[in-house]
Amino acid sequence: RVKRRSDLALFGGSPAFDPAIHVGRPNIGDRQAFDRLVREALDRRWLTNDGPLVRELERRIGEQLGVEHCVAVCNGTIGLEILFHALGLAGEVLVPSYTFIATAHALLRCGIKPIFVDIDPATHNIDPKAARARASSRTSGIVAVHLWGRPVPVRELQDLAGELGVPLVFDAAHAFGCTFEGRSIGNFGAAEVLSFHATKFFNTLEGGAVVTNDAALARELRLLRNFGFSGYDNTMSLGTNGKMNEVCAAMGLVNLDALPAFIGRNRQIHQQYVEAFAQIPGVNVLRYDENERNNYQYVVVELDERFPVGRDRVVEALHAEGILARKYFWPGCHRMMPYREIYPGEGAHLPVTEAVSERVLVLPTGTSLPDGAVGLQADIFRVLSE
Ligand code: T4K
Repeated sequence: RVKRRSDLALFGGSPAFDPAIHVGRPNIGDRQAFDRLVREALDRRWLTNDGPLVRELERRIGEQLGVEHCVAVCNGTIGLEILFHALGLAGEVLVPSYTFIATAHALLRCGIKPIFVDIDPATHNIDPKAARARASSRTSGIVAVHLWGRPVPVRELQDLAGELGVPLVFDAAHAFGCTFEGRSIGNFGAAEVLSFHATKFFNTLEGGAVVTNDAALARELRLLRNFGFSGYDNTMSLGTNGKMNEVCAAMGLVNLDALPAFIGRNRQIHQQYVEAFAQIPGVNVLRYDENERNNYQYVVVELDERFPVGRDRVVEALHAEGILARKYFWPGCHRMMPYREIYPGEGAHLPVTEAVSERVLVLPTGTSLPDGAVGLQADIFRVLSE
């Protein structure tokens, strides 16, 4: 137990967690089933390039989300890049700055200027009014991010995209298994991009998918993830190597079977955090809309002025305890390289992003979190606040 300041590792106590607990510790399904699938793939000697396990995973994800086309890729970042390329985005694209850097990098790597849009302080998601204010005749698309798996205001953004006559796409890296108005994320806009990175609620080691109900777009994405090849010796477009391999697909198939268990555990832990932290003034655990389906993968804590210790000092104290909390997505893409150098002055448009990113921290969850971990963390916050 941590009861007084001298118990804190920062002040000489022993760390509360040894080994340390991590944000983004992978959820892993049935290992024997995984071993079997990998053995079979090795026996088949078909390891990548649209193999049978990848096809099966695509079919099952499409079915799960109720989306017609699922194009599996080697990671979410490449998924974003091939989608931007397929849609012919160019010039400027509206995108939040408060996101993982991959969202912005994928744009810039396609030669597109990200126009950073501020967020709603209550949800941390892109603010449609701010998006409207930053739109111009150079805007060729809108990339919205369902941050923390919580859906963005889809309707308002659809209206804006319609008025501008540009495609709306979603970085749904956090939102596998989540819904908007009861419908699975994956069904909105021109397409949505999922990440299946190890740290995601559902993982394929590394991986991702672009999901869409547009058959022509799906066809183009399939070409683009395989160098543009159509049959042997013939390329149709400027593709890349975005293919998912069979071992990753095996992990995906096994983890799909375990999704209800993953969600159940995440939900239970999230609820424990909400309850345990409710009594500590200034520590606010972001809530999920219980009318939607959520994956509860991010335990996001926002510190307000009632908490007497600054966010960075809190993170330092937590790391000393073996709680490897993260400051996602500080400081905002616009304050990271190369954006702060090539687009200086963006901060003037992004006061909410800058403020929120200074007070958020993300805590560990997932199937590997030891029992009692939440209560112990609450004790640490309580002692820190005294
Ligand atoms: N869009 C958004 C909104 C995203 O959040 C992401 C990825 C993308 C696009 C791009 O999708 P991908 O191309 O990655 O598929 C991590 C992940 O690498 C990244 O996928 C994720 N977002 C981001 C939010 O988190 P880092 O730089 O924080 O990773 P790292 O190495 O610090 O690991 C995070 C934590 O996970 C650590 O506490 C350690 C733990 N961990 C990690 C791995 C890989 C494990 O416990 N086991 C593991 O195997 O980016």
